[in-house]
Amino acid sequence: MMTKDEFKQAFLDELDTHFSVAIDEATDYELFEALSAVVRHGYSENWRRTRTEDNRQQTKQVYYFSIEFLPGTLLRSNLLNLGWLDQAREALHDLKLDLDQVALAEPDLALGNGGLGRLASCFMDSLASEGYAANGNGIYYKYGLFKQKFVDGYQVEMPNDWTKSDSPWLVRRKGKAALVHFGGHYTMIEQDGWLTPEYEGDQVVLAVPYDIAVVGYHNHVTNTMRLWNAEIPSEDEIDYRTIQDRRTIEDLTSVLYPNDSTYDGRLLRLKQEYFFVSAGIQSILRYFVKNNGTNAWDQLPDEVAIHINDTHPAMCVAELMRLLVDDYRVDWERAWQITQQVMSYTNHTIMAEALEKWDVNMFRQLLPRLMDIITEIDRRYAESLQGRVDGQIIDRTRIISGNQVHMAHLAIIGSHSINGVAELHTQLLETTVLNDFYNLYPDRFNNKTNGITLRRWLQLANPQLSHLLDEQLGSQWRNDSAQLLKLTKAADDPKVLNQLAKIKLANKQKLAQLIKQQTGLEVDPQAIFDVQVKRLHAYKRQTLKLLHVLALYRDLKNGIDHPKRVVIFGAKAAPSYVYAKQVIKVINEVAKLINHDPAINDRLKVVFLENYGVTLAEQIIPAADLSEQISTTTKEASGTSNMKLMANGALTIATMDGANVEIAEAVGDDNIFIFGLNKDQVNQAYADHSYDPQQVYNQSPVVKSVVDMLIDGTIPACQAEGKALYDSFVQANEPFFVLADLESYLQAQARVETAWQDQEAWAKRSLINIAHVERFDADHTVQLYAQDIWHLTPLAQA
Ligand code: T68
Repeated sequence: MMTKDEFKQAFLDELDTHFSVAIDEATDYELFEALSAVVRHGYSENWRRTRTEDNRQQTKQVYYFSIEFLPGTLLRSNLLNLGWLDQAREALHDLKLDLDQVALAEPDLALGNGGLGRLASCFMDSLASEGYAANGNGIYYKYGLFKQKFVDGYQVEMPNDWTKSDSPWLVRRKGKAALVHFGGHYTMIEQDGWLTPEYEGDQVVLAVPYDIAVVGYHNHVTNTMRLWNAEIPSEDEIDYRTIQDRRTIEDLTSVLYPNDSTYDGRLLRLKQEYFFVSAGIQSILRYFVKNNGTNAWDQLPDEVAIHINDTHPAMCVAELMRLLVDDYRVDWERAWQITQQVMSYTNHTIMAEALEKWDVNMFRQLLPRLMDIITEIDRRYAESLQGRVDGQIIDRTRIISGNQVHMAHLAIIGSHSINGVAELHTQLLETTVLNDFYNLYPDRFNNKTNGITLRRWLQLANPQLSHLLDEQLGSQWRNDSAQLLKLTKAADDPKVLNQLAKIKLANKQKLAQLIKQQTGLEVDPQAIFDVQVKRLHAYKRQTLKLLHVLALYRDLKNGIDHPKRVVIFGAKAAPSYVYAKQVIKVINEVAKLINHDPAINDRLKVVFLENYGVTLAEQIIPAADLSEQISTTTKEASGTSNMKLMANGALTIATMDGANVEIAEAVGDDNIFIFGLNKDQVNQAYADHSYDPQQVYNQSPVVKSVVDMLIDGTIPACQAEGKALYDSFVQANEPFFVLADLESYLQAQARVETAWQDQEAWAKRSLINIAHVERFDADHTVQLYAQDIWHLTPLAQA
């Protein structure tokens, strides 16, 4: 424990040692660095001890392989988890500093695109907090996810050169580096009766780990997230004399691919995947051999679980086989048994465009030995099923077919567990895209509905709500989210409801200030704050929200009144995703039109905040009244912003997609606004091509009048983009059912307006949502992974 005064002294000492400055001379970043130094002292012993304890107790550890992590900022979450947040706040206050202000100097660690990377980071926090020995394994990208700016309403991407400011959280561990080989040729030669590959002409890259401590909540456990950086091996410096040569290596981990939910078949991406997989597995085996020698491979599954987060690290299967067979001379059958017991895989999408497939020739050129290993896995797989199942099933499920390597098939065939991320998603995997595999291996399939860390999304982002919860429930909910359910007892207590409404209003006032600062726009905190924050994607249907905005605008112009509303968007589009960028442009032009139309008189405002990321999410989400979760049913695997918004008391308007289904089940029909086609209707329409958007457009005057606004000159300065959106909605077989769901969506929004009229009833619904978010606590989710998939027991806690 640390007292306020001790904290103050430690902080002043660090400021002096590092920068020799007094407080009033220090820059914000220097203040942040001094604070982070205090925090590092706070966890360094635990960090060392956790590592050595894992070792001594021979506790089984999980290695979570993910090509993306999105931790956001770490200063305040580390303080919270160390149990020092209040002391730090008070100590700084005494020094006339505001902790939240100083914390803003820390840049987001944005090494991910969206939900998948953020989930990985929530899991890292929860795993440490639940006391599991867990390790993240990812890539040290020099450039994180681009920074978004709007110029003339268009998205412009700026580089995110985060390594420039030397993050205080990273520890470079050159001594733990590994060598990764690419290209060249190999021949098998016999050595002591064992066939071993001899390589020639390959390129060798040095993988150097940068470690980040992952501090558990009040439990002395500190795990590691390891990010690998590509460097030139010093003994090869001589071979890399030209700038071009050096670049080929440094480029490897230079940029994060900015696509979300699509697959990018470029060679550099394949290189990145193998790079962090190979370095990670080598380091796991090195540690295992150090502790157990080279004869105890059957124990590997008792000590190590490797998790494949989406298909990007699917090569873990083949790389572990390669190392066991080639380097450690384990028999193929035994190595395969070990591999399957060690590996598990999470699928995050059913969308065909996201399923990774690599061209065999490209693969072979880059990774000749691995390609042969995969070919052998594939051959044995087919052989094992021959004569037992229909040949067509074998053909459809093989790893190599059509001259492509199917990464999901590799992950599934090599793992003992395959899970989806929400009940509906898992069910769709089992009955559609992975149905053949499900029939072959029903026992391997299971569901693990996503969760979020309530520490970041309540305690850090919404301290006032957290205090209200303390008052009502005692502080136990901070350790045990099941306590939140007890909040329902206060559902009819007008005092509590009133407090809840006041907290929401205060959060909305704060956000209104930020909006004013960033956009110059004044918004009324009394209005409905209607929020859609997530990546921009056709299936997420920011377009449907846009059409609702147009409908409101048309009504207001025609003298039909609606409650005041502020519509808030936050979304990045992949730089090469033309349609998504057109949507951004149109939303920005619509915003400009409405926000400056005196006839609207502030009844409706549209705000598109730039550069949505973890930090902005922490500012927007606590202020939301309405959470937009309006994806085409079947397309959103789970969603996690839906959970964060729910935790902060927003009511959800949603299709029955992803985890929305479970949110609806948890809160009950009265506390959520559901609309749109259900999964059977959507699947039916895909199957029989029965959806005819032209017909909907022609037959529904409501739909027509709103959609026409995109092309009738109502919205200036985006004719081409407006037309592109219009065309997308009416095209034959339009895959996202925008017009099909529009009327039903508008009706649901009318129900929202009616509900909004009774503010006390709204607050009650809000309270019920908060109470039931316990179901989506990542602490609980990781416990299920640990029990059912990884078979971990928590470290004995100090
Ligand atoms: C998301 N996937 C799902 N992908 O869309 C979302 N993809 O429903 C789910 O809640 C979340 O995963 C967590 O399970 C993604 O975020 C990506 O970001 C991505 C990145 C690279 C390549 C493909």
